[in-house]
Amino acid sequence: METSRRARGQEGRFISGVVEGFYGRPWTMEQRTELFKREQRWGLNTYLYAPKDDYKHRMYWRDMYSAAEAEQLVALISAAKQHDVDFIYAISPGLDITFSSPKEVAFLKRKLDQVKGFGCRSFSLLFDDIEAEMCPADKEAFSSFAHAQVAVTNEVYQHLGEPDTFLFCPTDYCARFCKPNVSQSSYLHTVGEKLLPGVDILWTGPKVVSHKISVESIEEVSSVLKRAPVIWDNIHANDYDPQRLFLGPFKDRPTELIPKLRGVLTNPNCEFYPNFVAIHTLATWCKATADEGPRDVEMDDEEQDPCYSPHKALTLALTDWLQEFLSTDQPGAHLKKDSTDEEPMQTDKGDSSYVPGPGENPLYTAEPLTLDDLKLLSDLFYLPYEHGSTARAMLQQLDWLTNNSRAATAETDQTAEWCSRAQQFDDMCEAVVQMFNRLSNAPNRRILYDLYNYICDIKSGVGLARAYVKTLGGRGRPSVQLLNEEPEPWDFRGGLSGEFQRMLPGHGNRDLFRHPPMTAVYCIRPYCPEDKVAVQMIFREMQKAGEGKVPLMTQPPLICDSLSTGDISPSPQCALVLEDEIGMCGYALALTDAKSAAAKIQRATSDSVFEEFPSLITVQMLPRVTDPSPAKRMIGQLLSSIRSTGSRGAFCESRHSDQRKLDFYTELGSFKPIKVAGLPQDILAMATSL
Ligand code: GDL
Repeated sequence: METSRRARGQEGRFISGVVEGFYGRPWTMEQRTELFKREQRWGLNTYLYAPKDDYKHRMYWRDMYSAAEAEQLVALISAAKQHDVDFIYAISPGLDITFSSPKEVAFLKRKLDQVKGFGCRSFSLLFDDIEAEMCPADKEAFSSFAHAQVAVTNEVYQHLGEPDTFLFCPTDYCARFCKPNVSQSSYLHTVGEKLLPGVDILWTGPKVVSHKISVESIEEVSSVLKRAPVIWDNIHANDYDPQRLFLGPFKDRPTELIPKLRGVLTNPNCEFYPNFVAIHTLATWCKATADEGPRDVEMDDEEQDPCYSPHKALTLALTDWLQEFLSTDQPGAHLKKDSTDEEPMQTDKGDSSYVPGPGENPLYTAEPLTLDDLKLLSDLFYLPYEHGSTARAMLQQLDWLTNNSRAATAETDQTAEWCSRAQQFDDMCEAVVQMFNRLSNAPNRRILYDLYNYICDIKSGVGLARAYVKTLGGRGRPSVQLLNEEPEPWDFRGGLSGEFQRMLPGHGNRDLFRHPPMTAVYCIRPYCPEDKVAVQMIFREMQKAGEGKVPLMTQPPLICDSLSTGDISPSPQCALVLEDEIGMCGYALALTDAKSAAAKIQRATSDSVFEEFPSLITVQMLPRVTDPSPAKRMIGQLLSSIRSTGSRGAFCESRHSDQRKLDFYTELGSFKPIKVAGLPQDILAMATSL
């Protein structure tokens, strides 16, 4: 088989480096030149030019480069050569090419000839992310899409004189896309059999963004493709989510893969400067040799790779990166500036000679950034399927704190363990804030500007969680940031896309609670009159379950009971029921005129309570609903309906003995115990301002 012939060291060197293959703003010429320097320094040898949103690479692939563009490309190709980096020019004609048209193929050749004239010697044809349906003319000429692509690719490859490096990206470029699977994919079989042996094939692994790439999976695809693939690795790509950035190490690709592959090219974050870690750790991986050093504490035993430790590779990368952060030296500053690459007004550190007098403000001084700061940064923005260890610790702590929080009344304070964990969580949040401060003062502004949106975002997220934990601990204003009367735009993050997400199951409305994935599917729908009996049944069942030594019949009723029994109807838009596959399993009801309900059960309550909290809310879930998110979602919706009626606040009641309910309202964070004169002894009232 071709696989072994083409493997590392036998024909050509192992292809290693970077593919600029993401959607969005392409890198500048200056950044690319900086990339070549880094690649050379770290021992990587290839750069694949494939920026999806570069007009003449994809959308207008037929268009020739202008004289000005040609000048830039000539300079870039020569810079790559100077740094011993193989510049591969890729073109993506798949959006609209007619494969069977000789004129179209001529356009393709003409364009690639032009780039060859710029000094480029390595080429690539990409057919990723295109419609797999052929036009009628192509259907007539070719027996399949694979045949069409292979015919054009072979012709172009030969036209260019069979370059040493020529890459082909199939439309089915990962196992997930192969129908019915890799070994039975007729598309891949055709590509493997018909593509000339000198053409190498790009492959992203089991998925577009592959969590792990196993040796077996590469053996399987290599046998179908009849050659060892070049991995186009999307592990650090972030073009699919504007809130994510990947600063974790190259990981979960065993080094045993190296002899089985033709190469690895990483398609990293859209932002150029934060790719330091992605590229540095890939370089470490490519150089992997058996290492007798201590084993990696971060990995499970079965995942230990004797030749490569992601943890150590990360530390090496971050140590080097720290130097770059601390240097004011703007890389490549002598090169011609790209018009999009704006210079900050001031790149040197202020050299003010002002000396504050007695009693005046001392000058602002910032501590220098540390390696620990960068480790924390990387932990917060780690990898697509994994948070870094500190991020995991923060999530676990928050999860524990929310699940183990008690009603924070004067009588029932949080436990000592809770308080100590809350303090630990607070310290971790503070470390994020300090890291943010030191980063914002780092001398190298270019890296900072690429990171800025992300670090601001995480700082806000952490701030929100921190305030929430304070609220649970009985400190801080009740959920000031969670349910604010006059929310600022940053209180509801994510824009319209976030809005859509929150409306779908599994994404709680401003849900700060992390829970194991839901195993049941729930439906929340508006209450209708026919639901009255089912609601009563749930109410009675829960009453029975909650009945302690004293029968409930002999105890004073809760005001909200009359809503559950149907004696009082909920206000319009203020009643929801929850269903699972068995049937109705919960409800949430609200009344905007609680005073009348209190009067009905002859509860003497001072008017001031109803002035501040005119609305009443109740929620009930059967014990089989173990996931608290649907109830939280229902409460969120009810509060927003109540708020839209102009109501100033809402309260709920619970019995002291009903710990489940107390915990639930407490965890919401928005409800706080209130003192109500004349409230029967075993009843607790909690309220929230709207
Ligand atoms: C893809 C695209 C790539 C994009 C990446 C991540 C390949 C071969 N093509 O499918 O351009 O950056 O996903 O979104 O990976």
